[in-house]
Amino acid sequence: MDEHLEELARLADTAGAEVVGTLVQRLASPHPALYIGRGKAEQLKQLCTELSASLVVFDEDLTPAQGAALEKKLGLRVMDRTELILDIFALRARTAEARFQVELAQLEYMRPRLKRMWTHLSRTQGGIGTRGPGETQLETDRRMIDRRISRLRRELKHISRARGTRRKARSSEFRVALVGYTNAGKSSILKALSGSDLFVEDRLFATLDSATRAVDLDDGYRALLTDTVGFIRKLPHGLVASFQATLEEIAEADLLLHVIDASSPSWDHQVEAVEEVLHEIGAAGHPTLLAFNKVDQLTHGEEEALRLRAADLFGPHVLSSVREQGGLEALRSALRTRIKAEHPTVELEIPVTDGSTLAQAYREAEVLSRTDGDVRVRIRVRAPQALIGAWERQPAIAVRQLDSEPPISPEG
Ligand SMILES: Nc1nc2c(ncn2[C@@H]2O[C@H](COP(=O)(O)OP(=O)(O)OP(=O)(O)O)[C@@H](O)[C@H]2O)c(=O)[nH]1
Ligand SMILES: [Mg+2]
Repeated sequence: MDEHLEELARLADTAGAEVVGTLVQRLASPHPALYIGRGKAEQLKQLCTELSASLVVFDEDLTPAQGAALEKKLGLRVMDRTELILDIFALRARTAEARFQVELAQLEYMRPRLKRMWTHLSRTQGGIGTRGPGETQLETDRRMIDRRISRLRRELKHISRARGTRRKARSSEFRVALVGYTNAGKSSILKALSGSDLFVEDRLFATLDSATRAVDLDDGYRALLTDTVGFIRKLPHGLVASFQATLEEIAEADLLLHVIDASSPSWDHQVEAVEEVLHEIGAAGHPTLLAFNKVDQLTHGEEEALRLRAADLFGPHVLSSVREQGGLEALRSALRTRIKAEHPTVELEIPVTDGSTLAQAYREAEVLSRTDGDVRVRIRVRAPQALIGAWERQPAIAVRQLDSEPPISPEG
């Protein structure tokens, strides 16, 4: 079975369906009416009867008309990949926000397909005239859906605003967003690094709600890591857009930690799919660290080959494993290096009269120590580069670098 169908089978399994058979047709381009050819559709119908299948899932997206035509032809419920993924998300959504987001995406998927669903309804009700009352009903249904969609959008905006306020309070910390293909091990890594409890499961889309945990990286370095919803090949468009929390976390992160399941034979395609989604949501080019995870599943030779290949083809990266003793040390160390580079520790001397800079240091940076003199206050702070740059431009403030190498002066 090819890798795409294998993934579709895992999705179906996650949604609670049992896969009884598969059928493949290679097409240069889809047929407009049924997506697959007429002969193939006939063959599919026979196969479904033989296997007593009650549901047909297409790996490709069907137009509303194709979906309707296929259901009619097969006499069975037909789903496409998008609908299946939406179904899983609906099953897994826990928080109010996730539920609203999924419902929104589902309604948007359903709206252009209403006719098809209505046709079913009218047929089961004994073939009431499909035109007159049907059309009226359709209009009413659409209006209801539109009202619900606006309502959900409003609710979500509200939740997102509240979250923005909460996040401001933590703005001085180094923020890392874990991103990656579903099942790569994002939650497992965060769980191991933070020592806190998170839901981990060997199924697709275990995580739908973003969760943030403080992680102690030793040597006094700390970061806030946020787990986000997993990506997948051809993630439904509306769904990505509706995961506002994930998008915000990614946009505001100092660093994206892209977790890759290095034990998957198709990890390179998964990397491409993740990069595509990141591009779609405007996060391409964000500072990124790659973590090739699950290396405990590789043989020594495979691990070496991966190292060579990654060094050749990828930017900053580490190998990781949550199953091996010390398997996350390279990751912790790489994160510390990043923090050091982007949130260096500096010493500031501020005139005692400059209360606003002092207040800013407490608000937007992390004050590590403080000595109060008569004329000047001396503090050690770990702060974002941009803030340090702004302080350096103020003549009354003295800034001294502590972390980085002292600049080489021509005098030696
Ligand atoms: N062997 C091995 N298994 C791992 C490792 N990391 C995670 N896993 C397993 O991989 C599966 C998925 O892990 P999760 O942490 O839920 O993956 P995720 O990226 O959060 O997945 P979603 O939330 O679905 O996007 C679980 O069965 C984990 O136990 C690892 O380093 N080695
Ligand atoms: Mg997860």
